[in-house]
Amino acid sequence: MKIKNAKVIVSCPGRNFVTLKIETDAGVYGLGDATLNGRELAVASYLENYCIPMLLGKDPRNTEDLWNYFYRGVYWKRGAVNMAALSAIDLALWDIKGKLLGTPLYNLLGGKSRERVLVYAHATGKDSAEALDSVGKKLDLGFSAVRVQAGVPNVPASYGVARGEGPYEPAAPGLPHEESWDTPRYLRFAPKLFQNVRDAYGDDVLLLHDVHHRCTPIEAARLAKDLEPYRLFWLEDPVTGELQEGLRLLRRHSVTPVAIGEVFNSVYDYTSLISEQLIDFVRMPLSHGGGVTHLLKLAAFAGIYHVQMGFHGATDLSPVNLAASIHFDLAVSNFGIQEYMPHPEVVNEVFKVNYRFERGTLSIDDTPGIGVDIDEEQAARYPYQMACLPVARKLDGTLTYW
Ligand code: GCO
Ligand code: MG
Repeated sequence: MKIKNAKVIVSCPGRNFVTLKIETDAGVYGLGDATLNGRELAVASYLENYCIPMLLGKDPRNTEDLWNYFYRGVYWKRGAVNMAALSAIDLALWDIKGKLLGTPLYNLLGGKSRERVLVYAHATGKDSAEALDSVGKKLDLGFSAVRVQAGVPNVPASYGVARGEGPYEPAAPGLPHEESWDTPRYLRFAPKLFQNVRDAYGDDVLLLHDVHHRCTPIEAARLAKDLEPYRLFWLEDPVTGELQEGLRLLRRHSVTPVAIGEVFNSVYDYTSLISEQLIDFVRMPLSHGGGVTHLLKLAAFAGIYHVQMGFHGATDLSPVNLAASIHFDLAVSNFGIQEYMPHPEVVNEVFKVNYRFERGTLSIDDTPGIGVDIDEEQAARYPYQMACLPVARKLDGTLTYW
């Protein structure tokens, strides 16, 4: 069996998605998500100019060998663009494998460890009162786990706050826009926010919060300690992922569980964090972290240290990635939680999805492979539009981590 053709489909139904379609001479094709928010065309070009010519003629069933071909076989390994492309290849090949064997992906990963996948919603508001209101709305929709973000007083355009009426979507058309940041104000505000949420909604709701790489290690330690009374399910990216030693300092001061790694792309980003037990949840998604082949190994390694999986699932990860994540989450024993930001309705014109939200959980049907399809005619109706993530400046103008 051979790969006879592959193509990259770039489409913008409300936001940009890059989808890899690999076709075989057995009449079966597979889809992979290659979307890298704000750098979409870099991955598309890498796939088109380098990876696709190397894939043609190869046996699509050899997922392990092909993974290594595009990892060990690439001298310039790792990196977001390289690994997003490899992830898409790997996902498409596992999709093909499932279709060839006539079985859903989760069966190839060990079958079901659970029937449904616990997900968390995003609650957001421009201030504490609006955020509280938003938490209530998510609970009314049936969610039992909610990430809470709110505008920090006197910090215009903070992270995680929706610009208009709709859900939070940080990328905006054109070149990067600028947001502002002030850690001292944030550190004073965040514990009060969670005190208000607990007072309003009680102890049962699972609460999460994303620091989005904004704190220094000692600031992160202060925050994690101050949030302890509110028993967060997790505190995400308290320090920037590139400074892994920062987590040691945080751990010395707090037992608030930590999730990290939505910007990681290799098991080597995680080795010390996991083996030193500095984190509790892995965030690296299938579509950026090397696909099913790589994440299966990382999940097994994490499981040994009682670290759980908590995949990134923002709207910039396509329905192909979300569906693959649900299969993975159903199968691995050390699953923790899945992020779920429903895509706007227009996305379903392009992607035909096979998952369903019900009572705070997602389930998926038994369509072979990943089970998501793409309508290429519809995709062509939504051409690429350049959009970028913001950059952030401190109140004195210094550029900081967004
Ligand atoms: C999250 C994330 C997102 C990212 C976005 C970047 O936890 O969902 O932090 O909000 O910022 O996915 O592309
Ligand atoms: Mg995050």
